[in-house]
Amino acid sequence: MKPVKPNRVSVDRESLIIDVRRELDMPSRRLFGKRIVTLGGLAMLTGCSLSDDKSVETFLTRVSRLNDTVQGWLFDPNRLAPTYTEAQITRPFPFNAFYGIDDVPIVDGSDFRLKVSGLVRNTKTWSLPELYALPKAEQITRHICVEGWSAIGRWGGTPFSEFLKRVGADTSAKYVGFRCADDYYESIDMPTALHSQTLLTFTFDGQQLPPKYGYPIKLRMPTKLGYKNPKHIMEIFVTNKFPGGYWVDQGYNWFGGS
Ligand SMILES: Nc1nc2c(c(=O)[nH]1)N[C@H]1C(S)=C(S)[C@@H](COP(=O)(O)O)O[C@H]1N2
Ligand SMILES: [Mo]
Repeated sequence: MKPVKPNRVSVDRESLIIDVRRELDMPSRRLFGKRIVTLGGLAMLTGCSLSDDKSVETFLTRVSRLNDTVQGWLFDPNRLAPTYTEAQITRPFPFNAFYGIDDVPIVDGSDFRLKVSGLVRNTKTWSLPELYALPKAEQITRHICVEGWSAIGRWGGTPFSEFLKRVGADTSAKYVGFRCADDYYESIDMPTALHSQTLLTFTFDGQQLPPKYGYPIKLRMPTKLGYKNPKHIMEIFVTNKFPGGYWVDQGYNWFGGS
């Protein structure tokens, strides 16, 4: 880990440690549900003995890759995530949520108003045309899901820092939180919110963001894992009180001891 500078960076580090814990918790949650899994239980569920070198290795490589990602990207909010070419876009791009695709929320864009609250100067709501009129930015980046897949996609919108500026956000605050149409919620540290690759997005692959990818708004951060990128954003708030997130608040552990 890099030496920690005072103030902002140490706050960020605190949030990132929460991310790492989350990252380690996620696979257990998805693979094993609410069960507390021991090494023995894990061997049973994966259908192979953990004395089988190959299965252990595959398993551990995945964990350590996850850790590399964390160290390489997540611990440095100023570093740029890699970008890709149009030809590298993953088609079809995967859908993922805490529910199946048939339950994707359908948000009516015509009377949609994005709410803004907390430590901001201006709490006026935003219609979609108002958001679409903000300065444009686009990225082709890799989305990494802790469930073991990654995919390259192209998102368009506006730099989130630009939006925060327009609402008069207190950028010395610690967190930005998000409430979504599907009961998902998430929060990020301010340095990541201000990162140049953090975009408030309204399009996917040049088209209006389809419902499955988060219509009307998705926050896209290539410096963060998939679950940190909220879709269907209804409200954005700035706060110093740790807002948590849908997954981080479930509190499941990976190994429950043997
Ligand atoms: N509102 C909302 N946002 C969400 C989720 C969700 O269930 N609801 N799932 C997260 C996870 S775990 C992933 S991997 C990505 C999936 O985004 P995609 O459907 O565009 O691939 O959305 C993230 N944001
Ligand atoms: Mo994910």
